[in-house]
Amino acid sequence: MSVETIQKPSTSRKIAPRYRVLLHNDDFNPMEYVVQVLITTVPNLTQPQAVNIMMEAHNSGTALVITCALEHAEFYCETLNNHGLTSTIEPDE
Ligand code: NFA
Repeated sequence: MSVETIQKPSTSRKIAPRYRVLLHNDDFNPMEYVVQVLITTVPNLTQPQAVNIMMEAHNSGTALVITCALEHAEFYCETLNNHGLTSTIEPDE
C-alpha cells in the first residue's frame, strides 16, 4: 500500500516581518510643524490622521505612526528624526 504526500503550494515563500514606527512627544516642536513633517514623510497620510497621531503623542507620550516592512520603517524613522522629531522602531507583536 502506498502513501502519497500532498504538497501544499508556496509555503516556503517568506512574509516580511513588520515593524511599528512610534512618534514620541517632546517639549519644543510646534504642533503644526509635527503635523507637517508627518504628512510629508509618510505616504498617503491625511492631515486629520497626522493631527490624531500628533495629539496622541502629545497627550500620552507616544503614538503609532505606521506599521510596515523594516526598510520602510527605518527610512520613515530616520526622516522624522532628521527633521528634529523623536521616533523609534519596534517589532509588530
Ligand atoms: N508637545 C509639543 C508641543 O506642545 C507637540 C508635539 C506633539 C511634539 C507630538 C512632538 C510630538 N508643542
